[in-house]
Amino acid sequence: FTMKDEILKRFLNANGEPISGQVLADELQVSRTAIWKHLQTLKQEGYEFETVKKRGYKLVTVPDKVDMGQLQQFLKTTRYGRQVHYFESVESTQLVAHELVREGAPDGTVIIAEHQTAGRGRMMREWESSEGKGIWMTIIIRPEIAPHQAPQFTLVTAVAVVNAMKAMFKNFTPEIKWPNDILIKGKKTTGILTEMVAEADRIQALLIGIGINVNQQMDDFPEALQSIATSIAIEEGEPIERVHLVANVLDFLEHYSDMYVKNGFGFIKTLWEESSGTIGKRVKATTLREVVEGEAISITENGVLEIRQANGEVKGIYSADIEIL
Ligand code: BTX
Repeated sequence: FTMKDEILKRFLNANGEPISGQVLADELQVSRTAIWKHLQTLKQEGYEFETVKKRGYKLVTVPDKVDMGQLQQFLKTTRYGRQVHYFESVESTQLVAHELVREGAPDGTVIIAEHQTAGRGRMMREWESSEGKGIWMTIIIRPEIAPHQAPQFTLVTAVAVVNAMKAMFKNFTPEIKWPNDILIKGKKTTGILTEMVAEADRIQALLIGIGINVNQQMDDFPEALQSIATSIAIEEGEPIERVHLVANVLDFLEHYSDMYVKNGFGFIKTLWEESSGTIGKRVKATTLREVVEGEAISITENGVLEIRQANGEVKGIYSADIEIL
């Protein structure tokens, strides 16, 4: 915590009541000038204060930013999100994460940006990351697992995001589409991109990219996406404070990752199936080599999607684009 964060925390906790500059100075054991300077910095970040005669300052406006001071207060994690690299704008948080992995960034390091100029999806597809409207973040984690287990982490992440959403929002039910999308009423609200830095038998780091559409209205999306994308605000019917959702996602993710490393994939599979919008549906899977059509019947312990084709044959799909028919 910096002094500035500490001051902010007190204003946030005051719920709009004024706080005296003198009291703050005394409690934090700094001069009133120091307090004033920190308030100036907060103003530059978009916080607005009002002076209340004889009673001090009152916080009246909180900027629409994923605020790091607030994040630290909301988090219940021990590692995830405890080191955050925050940017107004980057090409892609994945690229920053790769650099930080090389520099030895610790488990749970988060990179978060208000805007990405070259956000990406799988297979170098573009990921639309409009300014200030979504959660564009990458979490660097360093679990003790073998490289072949990495794809399971995409499913661990999907379960964490979907359950964080269910804990917070009541007006819609998010569903996971295998392997890496979260849909609301069939439209994409979240994409997950898992990348890995590994040696032959050991993972150095997983870079889990999560893109969540939060406060877009339909016309914020480019036309090409309007029929396939949606945001939480559209579905919930009100604007969302992004920092709460970031904190919740990180809480769930740390909890599930630790359980996964300790107890294996079994319980993740159960949670995944509970929120799946894929199992039991007729699907068409396009892999690099072929197109498989049939009923999605289950995921295996390895996170492989099993499809029963018309001739009864069951095929395991490791990686593909899925269309729900
Ligand atoms: P994906 O390859 O499954 O999905 C990409 C496809 O989704 C695009 O081709 C497009 O059709 C559609 N799409 C693009 N942008 C959006 C959007 N905002 N909402 C809905 N649909 C969209 C999914 O890849 C993985 C995305 C990960 C994004 C995160 S953001 C933080 C991190 N940094 C980064 O560059 N990527 C990850």
